Amino acid sequence: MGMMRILLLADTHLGFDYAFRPRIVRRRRGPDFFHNFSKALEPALRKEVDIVVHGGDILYRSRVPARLVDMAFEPLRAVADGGVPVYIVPGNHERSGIPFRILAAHPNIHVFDEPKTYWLERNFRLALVGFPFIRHGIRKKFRQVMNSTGYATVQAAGYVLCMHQSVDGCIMGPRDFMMRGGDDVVNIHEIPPSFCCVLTGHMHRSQVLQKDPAGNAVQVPILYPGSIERTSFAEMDERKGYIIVQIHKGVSEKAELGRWIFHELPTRPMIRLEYHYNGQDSFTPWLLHRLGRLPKDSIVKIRVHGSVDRKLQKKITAASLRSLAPDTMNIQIALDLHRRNS
Ligand SMILES: [Mn+2]
Repeated sequence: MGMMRILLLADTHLGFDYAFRPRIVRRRRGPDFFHNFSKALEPALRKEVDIVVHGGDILYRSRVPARLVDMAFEPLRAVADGGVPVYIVPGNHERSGIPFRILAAHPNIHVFDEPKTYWLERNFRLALVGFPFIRHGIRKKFRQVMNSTGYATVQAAGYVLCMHQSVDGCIMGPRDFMMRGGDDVVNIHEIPPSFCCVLTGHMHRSQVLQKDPAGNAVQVPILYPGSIERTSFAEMDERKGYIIVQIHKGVSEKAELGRWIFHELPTRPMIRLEYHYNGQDSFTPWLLHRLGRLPKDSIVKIRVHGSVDRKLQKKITAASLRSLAPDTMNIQIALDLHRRNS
C-alpha cells in the first residue's frame, strides 16, 4: 500500500549558449538553463519525491568541456547524496562522449547505458525499465529491446518505462507536426500493458499521450515533460517545466498511475519582429521603437523582408543590433533568404 512520487525532467540541454571565456560581452541564455535545472530539482532536494528520472539530453551536444560535465552532474549528485535515487536515460546528445561512468559510480545514480531493469522498494516494489536513445529503427527493434531489459523476470508491483524516443502521436514544432508510423517512432500499441506509464524525453514540447493517432484510447500514458527552457524559436509559445508523477498501490497487487502534475518553470519571452525593407532606411528608429515596447528580458528575432542592400547590411550586424538593444535582451536577425537575391 502507499504511493511513490517520481520527478520527471528531460532535455535540459545544459551548455546551450554558455561561454566559459566569452569573446564578446552579451547576455547569454546558458545560465537560464542551469537556473531551471536547479529549480526543477528543488522538490527532490526537499525530499518531496522518491525518485528522479532524467529522460535524456542532459547536455546540449555530445562533445563538451569537462567543466561543463561537472557543472551539469553536480546538481544530480546533490539529489543522489540526499538519498533520492536518480535514473538517467542517455539521449541523442549523450553517446560515448559523456563520462557517465563517473556518475554511475554513485550508489544512488543509475544510468540506462544499455537496456536494463532496476527496481526500488519503498512502499512497494517499483521496477524502472529503460534503454538509451536508439537513433535508427526503434519501431522494428522495440520488442527486442524491451525483452533485453529483462523486465519480465523482475517481480514488481509496478513498472515504468524510461526512454528518449518519439512515440506515435507526439507533436512538435510551431505547426503541430505529428509523428506517426515512421521507422524511428515507437508504435504506441507495443507498449506492454503491464506498465503504469512511459516517462520519456526527446520531444521538447511537454505533452501526455493517452490516445493513438486515430483517436483510440491507449492503456499506458506516455509522459513527455518537454525541455526546461526554449531551445529555439520553434518552441516560442510552449510552456516549460517538469512533471511529478504519482504511482499508487492500493489493496490489489498491482500499482497504478495516479495523478501527474506539470510544474511550470520561468522562461523569458520570445518575440519575433518583422521588418519590411523597401530601400528607405528606417531601420534604426523602427527597431528602437519596437524594442522600447518589449519586456526588458526578451529574446528577440528580427525577420527582414525585402532585398538587403549594403546600407541596411551595416545596420543589422550583430554588434550594431546589440548596441541598440538593452543589455538584458538577446537579439538576432533572420534574413528572408528567399528574397534576398531577387
Ligand atoms: Mn533534446
